[in-house]
Amino acid sequence: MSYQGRSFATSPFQDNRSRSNQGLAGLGLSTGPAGLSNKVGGYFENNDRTLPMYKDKPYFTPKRTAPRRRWRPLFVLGVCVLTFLWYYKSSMPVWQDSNSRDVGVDLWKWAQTIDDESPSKNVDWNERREKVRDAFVISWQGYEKDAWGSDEYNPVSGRSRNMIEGGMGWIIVDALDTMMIMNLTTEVRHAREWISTSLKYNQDHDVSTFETTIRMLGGLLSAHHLSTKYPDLAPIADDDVGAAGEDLYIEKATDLGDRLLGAFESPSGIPYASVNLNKSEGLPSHGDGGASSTAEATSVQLEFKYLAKLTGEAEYWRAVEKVMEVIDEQHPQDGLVPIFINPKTGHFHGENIRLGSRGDSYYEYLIKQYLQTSEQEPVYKELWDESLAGIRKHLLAFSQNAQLMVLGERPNGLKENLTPKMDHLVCFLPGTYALGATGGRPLAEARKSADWSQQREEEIFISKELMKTCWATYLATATGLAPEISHFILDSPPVMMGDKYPDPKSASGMSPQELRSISQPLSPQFDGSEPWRKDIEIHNMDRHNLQRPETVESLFYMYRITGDEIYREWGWEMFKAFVKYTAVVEGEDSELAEGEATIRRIKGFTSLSNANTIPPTTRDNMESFWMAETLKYFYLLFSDRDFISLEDHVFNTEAHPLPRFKPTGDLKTGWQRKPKVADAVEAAE
Ligand code: DMJ
Repeated sequence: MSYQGRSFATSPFQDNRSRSNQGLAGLGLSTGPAGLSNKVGGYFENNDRTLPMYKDKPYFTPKRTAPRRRWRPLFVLGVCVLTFLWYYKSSMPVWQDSNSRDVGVDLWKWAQTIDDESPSKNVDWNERREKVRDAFVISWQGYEKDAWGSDEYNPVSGRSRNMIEGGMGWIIVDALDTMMIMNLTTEVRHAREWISTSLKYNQDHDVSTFETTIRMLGGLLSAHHLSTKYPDLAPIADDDVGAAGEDLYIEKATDLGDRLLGAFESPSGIPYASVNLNKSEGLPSHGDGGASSTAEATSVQLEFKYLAKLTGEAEYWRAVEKVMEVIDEQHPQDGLVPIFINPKTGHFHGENIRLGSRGDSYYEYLIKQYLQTSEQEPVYKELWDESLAGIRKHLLAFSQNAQLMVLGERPNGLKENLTPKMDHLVCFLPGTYALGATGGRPLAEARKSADWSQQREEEIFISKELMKTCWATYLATATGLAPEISHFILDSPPVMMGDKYPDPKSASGMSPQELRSISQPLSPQFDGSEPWRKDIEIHNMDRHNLQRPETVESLFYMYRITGDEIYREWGWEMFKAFVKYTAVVEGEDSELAEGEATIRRIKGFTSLSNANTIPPTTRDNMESFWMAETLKYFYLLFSDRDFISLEDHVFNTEAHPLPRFKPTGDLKTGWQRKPKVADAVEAAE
C-alpha cells in the first residue's frame, strides 16, 4: 500500500502528532505502513500527481461527467440566463418564498389545528412530509440565526457553545445530508461554505472517538455519497466534476479519519474512548477503569470501511476489523456482550448486559456490516444470528397485563435477574430485526425466497411486537412523547420468550396464530384504564425526552419492509406531538403592543425535562441528532419506499446513509473465529 499519491491542499498534520514516527504498531500491524508524517512527506517529496490518489481507485468514479463541447454563443447565452434564474430562485431562503412565507408562522398556525385533524382515508403523505421539512427549516433557521458554527445550541435562550475552538461542525456536518435529502439547496450551500472555510481538526482537544466517527466522519461520507449519487438533490455547482471543491467532503473525511486512527493504537486494538485530534492520540476513559463502551468501540466499522473503499486505503479497514476480532476472541456468551471493554487488555469489564446505552449499536453494526459489504462477510451474519438467539433466550419477556414484549437488561450477568427496563435507545431494535430478516427487501418478496424460514418469520413477529411496545411508551405519557427510560411490570418470575417458546426452529416454536400477535391492542383513548397502561411505569428521573430518533427510525424500517401503513400513522402521531410540545414559540401575549394581533411563530424545537405533564417542562437544548436523525427518519417514513432505498444503503447509527458495495483486494474480513478452549479440547478428543 502506498501513500505517496495522497494530496492535501495544505498538510493536515501538525508536527506534534505523536503517531508520526510510530507507525501502526498498536494495531498489531507490524508490517504495516510507515507513520503518517512519512506518508505526507512522501507525497510532498514525490509530488508528480495532480489528483488525489483516490481518484484512481475503482470505486471513486465521478458520476456526473458532462461531455465537453464547443458551445455556440447563443446557446451559451441561453444557459447563462437560465443559470442566473436558477441561482436566483435557489438562493432565496426556503422559508421565504415569493409570497414571503414565514415557515415559523405557518407551522405555528398549523399546530393550532392539530387536534382537529379528522381521520381520512386519502392521506397525502407528500403534504405530511412537507410539514417535516418545515420543522427542519425552522430548526436550521434558528440555529443559523443564533448559533451559526457552534457545536451546541440552546434554542430557547439562543445561547450556544463550542466543543473545541472554532467548532467541530457538530450540528452543521451532522445535518448536512438531511438537507440534501430534503433538497434544501440554499442551506446546503451555506453549510458547505462553512465546511470549506472554517472546519479545521487541528485542535488540541479530546473528543469522543465514537461520536466524532458516527456524526462527523459519517456525515461527511454520506454527504459525499449523496452529492455524487443523487446530483439532482440540492444541486450546487461547487462540487461538480472539475470544480475546485469537488472533493471537499472526502478530503475532510480523510483528514478526520487519519486523526481518529490514533484512538486505535492501544495494546489490544480496541479504540480508546477519546482522541486528541491534533496529536492523533487516543486517551482512555476517565471512569470505568479506563474501559471503553463496547457499543462505542464496535460502531465505527461502517464509516471506516466505506472510507477505505473510497480511498483504497486498507489501513482504515484493518484498524476497525481488528476490533471485531478482539471482541470475538472474548467468546461472548450466547452472543451477548458486557457493555465495557478494556483497551489495554481487550477483555470485557464487568457483566452488565443490555441493548440500551453502551450496548446498543454493537448489535446494530453486526448485521449492518454484513449488509454493507453485500453479504460477502458471513461472519457478521453468524454473529448477528447468535446475538438474536441470546436476546431471545435471556432478554425478551412478556408484560403482566397486556403481554407486551419487553426487552430487559441483565445488569449482573446472565445468571442473575432480569431488570424490566427499556431505554429509548433500545427502540432501534425492532427495525433492525426486520432489516436483518429481509435484508431490507419488502417482506412479501423476502417470504418467497428459498432461504425464508420459521425462524425469519419469528424475527418479523418479534420486530412487530417490540415496535408496538416502543409505540406504547409514547402513548403512555401526557404529551405522547416517550420518556428516556420506561419500566415494565412483569410476572414474578417473569414469563420469558425463551421459556415459553424454546426453539424457533421446531414445533416448540410459535403457532401461525401466535405469530400474528399475542399482545393486547393498544387503545388510543387516554382514560387510563386499559390493561397495557398498568404495565408501564415512568420514574421521575427518567421522564425527559431528548427528541431521540430510535422509535421513528424503527417505524421507517417497519413501514418500508412490511408496507403496513399503521407504522406511518404512528409516526404521524409522534411527529404531531413533537410539533405540539417541543416547539419553541416566540411572540407571547405579554410581548405584544396594544392592538397588535396575536401572531406567533415557532422559532425552534427543544428537548424536554418532563414529557409527562402538560404543558411539558422544556430543557433548552437541541441535540444534533434532532436534525441529523429524528427529522430525517420522519421525512423518509413519509417518502416513497424507493427513495434512498434500503436495498442499496446502510444507515449508520447516526442515520447517515452509506452505499452497499462489494469489497475486493485488501478490503476483507481477514480473520477467522477461534473456537473456545473447551470446544477445541472436545473437538481434539
Ligand atoms: C445517536 O447519536 C446515535 O443513534 C447513537 O447510536 C445513540 N443514540 C443517539 C441518539 O439517540
